[in-house]
Amino acid sequence: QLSDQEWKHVLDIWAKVESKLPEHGHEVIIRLLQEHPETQERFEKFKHMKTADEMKSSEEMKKHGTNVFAALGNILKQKGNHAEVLKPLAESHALKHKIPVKYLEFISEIIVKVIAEKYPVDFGADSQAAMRKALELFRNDMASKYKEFGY
Ligand code: 89R
Repeated sequence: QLSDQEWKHVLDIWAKVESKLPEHGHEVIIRLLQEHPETQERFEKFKHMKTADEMKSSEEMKKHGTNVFAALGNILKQKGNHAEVLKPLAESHALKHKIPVKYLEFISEIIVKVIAEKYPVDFGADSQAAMRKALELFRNDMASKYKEFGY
């Protein structure tokens, strides 16, 4: 679990992310698919795309990035009491999309990297460490839900 101070770091930086949520979500998805091509195969709607430019100009990918970041923001704002909001996400990602926890590790690293690039001044070492911890808590709780769903 995170301390009050750590949650404050997480939510303060997330408030900045939210000022450009669709753009940042879009960028994280593109980097995930570029850096880990096996993740692209999981998307019926994106697996035909060949270049980063094609991904950048895709409004549908931007919309998906927005949805992913909106869901993540909603989870972070629960400050760890996220069982209720996590459940449907864990269910769809375990049983429908079949997304291994390893992929959640990939996206966590990219999220931290992208925020650090966009907000170098506001996302210092303490904030980065707090965000890593929050994302680790998210992954751990996804992993235990996955188990409950038999994935
Ligand atoms: C794949 C991580 C994550 C990862 C998919 C991945 C898309 C929120 C991967 C469609 C796929 C495939 C879909 C279906 C999908 O379905 O629950 O429309 N995700 C859908 O054909 C994450 C994370 C979050 C998150 C959502 C939401 C939806 C969705 C919301 C729509 C509703 C639903 C963690 C940051 C594999 C490439 C919050 C990753 F690799 F990163 F782990 N999703 N997704 N996802 Fe996914």
